[in-house]
Amino acid sequence: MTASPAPHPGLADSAFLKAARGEPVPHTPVWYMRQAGRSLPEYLRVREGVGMLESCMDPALTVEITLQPVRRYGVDAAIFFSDIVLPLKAVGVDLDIVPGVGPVVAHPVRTLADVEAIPDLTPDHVDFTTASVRALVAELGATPLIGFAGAPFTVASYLVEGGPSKEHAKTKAMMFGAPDVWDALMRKIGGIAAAFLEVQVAAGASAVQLFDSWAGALTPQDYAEHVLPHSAAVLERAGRLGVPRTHFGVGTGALLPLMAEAGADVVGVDWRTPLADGIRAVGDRSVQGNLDPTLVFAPTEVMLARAAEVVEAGKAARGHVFNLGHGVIPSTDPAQLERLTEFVQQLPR
Ligand code: 1CP
Repeated sequence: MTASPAPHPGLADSAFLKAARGEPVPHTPVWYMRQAGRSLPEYLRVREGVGMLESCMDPALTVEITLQPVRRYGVDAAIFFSDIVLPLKAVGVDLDIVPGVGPVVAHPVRTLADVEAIPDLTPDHVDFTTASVRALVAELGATPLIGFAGAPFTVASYLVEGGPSKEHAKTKAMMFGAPDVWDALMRKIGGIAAAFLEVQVAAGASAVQLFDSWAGALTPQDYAEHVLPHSAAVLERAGRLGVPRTHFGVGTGALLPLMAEAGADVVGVDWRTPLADGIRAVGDRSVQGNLDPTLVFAPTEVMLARAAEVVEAGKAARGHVFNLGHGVIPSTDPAQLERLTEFVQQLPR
């Protein structure tokens, strides 16, 4: 295998990496969670007849899909096209991403034996990821690539429920009722997540994001007791890689101080929390967010006025990365994100 490329010299000037580290920036950096995907006609075209997981394991397709939003929007960072359940698939868990549903697991995890049957992840499980990241970094030049993984709680929810869930009832039943199984499962998933982040950074990713999308389902007490130590272990391993770490969840207004404490350099704030409150909650960290993703359906001038408010509020933070408060909604008009990106990037700092 060829060596990973040396970092592009222009990365040192990246507004995204500077904001993540709390350094002065030339403009507020912008990228969008789920910026690749169904809102882009060029994505729908290349995905025709190809399954979601299949496309994540095909370096040529992964590279093309990751680059699509960078070309179209001129965003300040690319996010690696993959999924939070991909590493589980790679180690052999029987699962699929079903169109219109999401991740579906054939044999949900119930017992310690189920947990122990899941192999740990080694780099050879995800050779296609290494190949994709290396090729991407070469194409992206001075634009940083964000690697990512799902956090233990959110990934555990899919494994225990067997698919998407609103209440996470079976997951919490295990957390409250079978703490030994829960701990083993969280440790197992955390190890896989950390190893997957290590692979991406070794291949050239210059930042990582840990997605704990469904952590907002937990009380601060339960998050602190049953989840935080496991996410902190992943972030601690990622910290040894020397790249900025972003920690994101949805509906996490009450959890933001704990999510910061877990070891993030940047804390993602969803749109339900005013950014100024989020900044106070995370202390001396950078923040990412947090325009309501439905504002793209408002008249352009309304969307831009609200974006300007977010940028203004972000000035109180150590560093601010502009983003939506959650992923791009599939029916989003890409022309609105084009206008939004250009607008935020030209606002005075
Ligand atoms: O065929 C398709 O297009 C399926 C839609 C899709 C896509 C485009 C899925 C299924 N995953 C992805 C890619 C993906 N997933 C990315 C890369 C794209 C980008 O950001 O530009 C990322 C970062 C993810 C991460 C992910 N997957 C999260 C965390 C982020 C979030 O949005 O909260 C979660 C919760 C998942 C699970 C998942 N995968 C897919 C769906 C539809 C879901 C959610 C299902 C549910 O509601 O539980």
